[in-house]
Amino acid sequence: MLNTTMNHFLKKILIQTIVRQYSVSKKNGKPIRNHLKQNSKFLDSLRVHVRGGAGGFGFPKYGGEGGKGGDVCLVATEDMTLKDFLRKCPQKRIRAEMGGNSHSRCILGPIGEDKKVNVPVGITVYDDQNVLIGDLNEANSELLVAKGGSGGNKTNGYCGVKGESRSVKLELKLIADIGLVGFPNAGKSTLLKAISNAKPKIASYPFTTIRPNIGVMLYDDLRQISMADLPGLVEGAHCNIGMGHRFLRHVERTKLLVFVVDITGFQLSPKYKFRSCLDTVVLLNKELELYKKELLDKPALLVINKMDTEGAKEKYLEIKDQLENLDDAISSYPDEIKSSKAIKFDKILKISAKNEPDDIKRVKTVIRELLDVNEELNNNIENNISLQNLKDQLKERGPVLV
Ligand SMILES: Nc1nc2c(ncn2[C@@H]2O[C@H](COP(=O)(O)OP(=O)(O)OP(=O)(O)O)[C@@H](O)[C@H]2O)c(=O)[nH]1
Ligand SMILES: [Mg+2]
Repeated sequence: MLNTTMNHFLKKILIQTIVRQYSVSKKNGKPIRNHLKQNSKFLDSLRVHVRGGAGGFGFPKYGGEGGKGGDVCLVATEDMTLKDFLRKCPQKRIRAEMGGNSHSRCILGPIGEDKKVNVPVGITVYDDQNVLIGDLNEANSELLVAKGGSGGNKTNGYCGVKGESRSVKLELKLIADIGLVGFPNAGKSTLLKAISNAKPKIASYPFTTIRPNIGVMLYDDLRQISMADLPGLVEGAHCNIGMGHRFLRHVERTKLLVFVVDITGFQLSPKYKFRSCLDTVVLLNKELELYKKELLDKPALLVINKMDTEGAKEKYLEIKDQLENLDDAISSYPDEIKSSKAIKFDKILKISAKNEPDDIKRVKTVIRELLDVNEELNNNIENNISLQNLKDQLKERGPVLV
């Protein structure tokens, strides 16, 4: 009897909770779509609390010093995700060991052990005030996030100092050579699937891709180039419309941006304005500028997709000149769309990602050429800087002609 009453009571609570959750999501608009719920599977930001160990007590009678508390360090580790981190550290609290106290038999207190925690490569760490603490871009690199307190000694009255204690934000920025940027439905995932080993979901509705995917392109000489596909950007992404700017951080570290646009244009829904292919390029330019204007200086390739559709060639001919002189084209747009600077595309390619394997080969070759040219340019710049440094040093140390 008691059992059935309990069961009935529990069932009632469960139903009430579900109804409440549903009405909350209804209040904020439509109920959450199932495929969007999957988004929670992708974790790219996490806040954790870190505390260095406290210093050990000193021993005033003999002038003994307490041991220093351990530091908390993050260590970049390959093949790891933030989810793995969370599995190992579900409390999201990291503490280093305290320093040992000073005794008559051990006058110098032992040093507290540092706590080294593995995090994925590509993490950027910020403090409470969103001030950058550091980046972990290379495997095995380390970052100190909370210092241990110094041991008790004469200067602090032989009381060990507390370790640094703060909350830090770990933000994962994927590390890929290339980032795909474009409106939803433009064919980014189709291109990624055709050009690399990735198997992204492809469908004819916007926002098919809801979390970043990385694919690796393999060349005949075994060179590998990685490409990241991001959820589509829409106008107003800076106001958090669509998937917002949240995912743009993942292209910050890429060496080349590949813009994929649909020659037939884009319309999110009948409620929204239709945007032509040129409009989408101008709007992408604006969204990138609003996110971080430095992104506009990155090497860029413009891929005009769906050239197999009806009237595509004519549409392209209409906008060809404007695409090649994007600065002028942008200046004719209204202020809210206009950006102060235009992207300089290194190359513009017309393709059909879905139906033309030869186009895919061409994209692959051009990507490689652009990466190589840019690498050489960067090397030359670095060499020139080091040559200039050498000359400056020689000037300082060399004999002075009178
Ligand atoms: N005709 C034609 N259709 C294409 C081409 N490339 C992609 N499509 C179609 O366009 C639709 C969208 O393709 P996706 O690759 O999912 O587009 P996406 O840019 O990844 O879209 P989101 O993930 O929503 O941002 C699918 O129905 C594709 O089959 C193409 O070259 N020609
Ligand atoms: Mg996609």
